[in-house]
Amino acid sequence: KVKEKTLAMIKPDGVEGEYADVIKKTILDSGFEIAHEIELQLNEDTAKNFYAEHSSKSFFPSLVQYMTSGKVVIMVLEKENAISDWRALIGPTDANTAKETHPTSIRALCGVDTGRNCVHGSDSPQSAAREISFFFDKSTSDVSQRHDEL
Ligand code: YYY
Ligand code: MG
Repeated sequence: KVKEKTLAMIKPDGVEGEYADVIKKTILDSGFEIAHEIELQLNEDTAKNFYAEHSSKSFFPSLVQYMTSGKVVIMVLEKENAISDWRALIGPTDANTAKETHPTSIRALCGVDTGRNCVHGSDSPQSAAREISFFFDKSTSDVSQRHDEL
């Protein structure tokens, strides 16, 4: 069985609320390996570029403001079926929905609403490939961050 990689991010309120350790424990307990991990402060250009697919949406300015409001923890998670399994583990985009329908999900644990939902996960193999190479250098296998360029 082939392992798959996905990009996970603990957003600023998750880091600020000190949820990083419990989220990482949940990740490991769910059978993922954390292949790479970096903590960094996104600047405005990086946040805009990362979420470029949403640039025309009305929530885009508040999304960028939120994503730059504090440090984030970015991880490459690895396991069989990592992309859809991580999406399932984080739960629905709206943390209020998550609390109602997916009470054991990570967004139910630490999210506040649709905007402040405390974690990110790639939604497809294409976005996982884009998002991993957005933050990590593919040419080396060690923790080779690109964040000095960001
Ligand atoms: O992939 P996911 O994070 O679950 O949701 P997306 O629809 O891709 O939106 C990305 C991001 O944008 C979401 O995590 C919060 C924010 N957002 C928002 O602030 N308001 C919305 N109505 C929808 C999304
Ligand atoms: Mg998305």
